[in-house]
Amino acid sequence: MPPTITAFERSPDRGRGMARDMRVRWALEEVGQPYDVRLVSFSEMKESAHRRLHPFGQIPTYEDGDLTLFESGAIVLHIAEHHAGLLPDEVNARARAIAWMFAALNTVEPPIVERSMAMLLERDKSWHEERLRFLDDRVRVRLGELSSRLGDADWLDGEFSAGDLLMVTVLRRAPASGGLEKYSNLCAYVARGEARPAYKRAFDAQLAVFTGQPPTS
Ligand code: GTB
Repeated sequence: MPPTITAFERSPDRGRGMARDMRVRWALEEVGQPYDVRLVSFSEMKESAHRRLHPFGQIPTYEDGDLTLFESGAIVLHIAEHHAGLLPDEVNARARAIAWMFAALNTVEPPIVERSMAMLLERDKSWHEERLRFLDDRVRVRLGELSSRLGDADWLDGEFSAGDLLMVTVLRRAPASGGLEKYSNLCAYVARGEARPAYKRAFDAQLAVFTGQPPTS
């Protein structure tokens, strides 16, 4: 039986691949592991059957035999540890790739998500503009630091790894205008990730959920 992941029955991003099942789909595609998808509605996510899989009532989850996982980063790490292709074999290089996975989720993603939540939920507040300037600044600082480290390399540390996979998915949610667009190497980095055949297969599969049409690739 292939593993089963969960994803939005109807993603608010209308198939733009912003929800966190995208990174799990991409990891599975990179390693060539077929998978099933169970689509869940917002109300189903909060029911006890789903909460047994995910304590916070969210997607994605991952079920494989006796193992149930939640947290997209933990799922991607599990996939990377059990298949070749997403983590280097050499011990120190492997540890560095895992450090980039944590950096993507713990250091780069929080300001980006905080800014998008502010745009979604706080636009009507009197202090919105001021807070947005503050959040934009935090995003800019992080992107600037990441851009300096990446330089003109293709990937963050040698070969493409699970660290790059997570970082690209995180950067796709960065604000374009005034954010990511200022850093041409980060834009090219994201484009390199999106050009990978495994990314395209994952993207098409999640888009097909929204359009109701089968994936083209
Ligand atoms: N830390 C967890 C992980 O990495 O797995 C976070 C999981 C999470 O935030 N899941 C979201 C969810 O289930 C979907 S991805 N939300 C429903 C809920 O909490 O009730 C977040 C997301 C949602 C929508 C967009 N979008 O429309 O652009 C982007 C990202």
